[in-house]
Amino acid sequence: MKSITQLEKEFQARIDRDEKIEPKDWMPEAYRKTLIRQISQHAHSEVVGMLPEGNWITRAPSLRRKVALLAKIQDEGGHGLYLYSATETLGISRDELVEQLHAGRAKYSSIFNYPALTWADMGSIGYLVDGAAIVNQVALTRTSYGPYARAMVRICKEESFHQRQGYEILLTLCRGTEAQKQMAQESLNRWWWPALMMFGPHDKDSPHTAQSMKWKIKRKTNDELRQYFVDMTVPQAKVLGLTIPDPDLKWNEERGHYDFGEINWDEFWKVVKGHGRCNKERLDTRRKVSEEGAWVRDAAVAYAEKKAA
Ligand code: BYC
Repeated sequence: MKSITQLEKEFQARIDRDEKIEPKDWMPEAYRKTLIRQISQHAHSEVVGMLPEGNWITRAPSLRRKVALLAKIQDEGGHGLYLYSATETLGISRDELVEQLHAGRAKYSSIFNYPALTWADMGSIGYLVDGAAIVNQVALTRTSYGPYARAMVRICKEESFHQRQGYEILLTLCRGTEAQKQMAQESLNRWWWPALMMFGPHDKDSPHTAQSMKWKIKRKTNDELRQYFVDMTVPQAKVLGLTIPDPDLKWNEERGHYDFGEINWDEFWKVVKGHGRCNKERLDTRRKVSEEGAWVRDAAVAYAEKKAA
């Protein structure tokens, strides 16, 4: 029988050859745990991410906007399902994962603990939040774990539609009245920094990045992705005629990238640790909808069992 050290060596060699790891393959316990942590956090983010936008379905300014917003939120529920399924291939049940979220033991993206206060926020969420999500997720289409990589390919396709619908909302506001343009600017001012926080702590302060890069769970580091996002987003804001709320933002000719200001890390960690503006409200809502929807799940199970009998 092979020793753990030998198995680990062979595993790393497979990763180095860019082979995909599949559910039944041998994997180090820490690789499995890291994947469960990251993919389930991602799944929770999709599901909690439905809430800030869900608030605006009844207040969408036209039928066309309402339909697009409904479709986007429904897609996010679907993304959550693909990701919970991918996590389940690692030997943990969906019930356990959802229980971890409801008990406040699992993380989800900090961004969804900020409130959506105006219609322009539907634009900023699509433009910035989905924009940041795409940058992160395109890199993850090459992640080493097969089921996660395949889920990402499908999610990225839908996410790019989400980003465009958000951008188009802002474009319409920016071409509208002065008050509408101001609403767009005010919204961008509130969402810009939280969007940059989505990429996580600086690489030097990130406990997981080095190992996750070695295992190719992550294909780009937090700082690399954040820089890519800034470089991509700033020209788009110029087309909108909006100002990025960062006095230190400046094109750096030598680096070929934008320099930008420092994130307020105290705020980031406060939100991650559960003390943001909406943390409590988001979890309370998730628990409530889960309780209220229990009869639907029970009915679906009863129907499936009857059909199978
Ligand atoms: N928020 O060592 P690090 C979306 C935690 S939503 C909260 O860098 P890692 C969408 C981190 O979990 C986008 N927590 O960790 C949906 C870790 O804590 P633990 C969701 C954060 O995992 C609806 C600790 O800080 N996308 O798509 O190597 C509408 C140290 O961090 C955050 C994903 O989840 C944060 N922002 O890197 C619209 C993508 N940042 O676990 C859009 C997949 C860090 O040790 N995930 N933490 O207790 C990833 O790529 C990585 O997990 C992260 C963090 C880059 C997020």
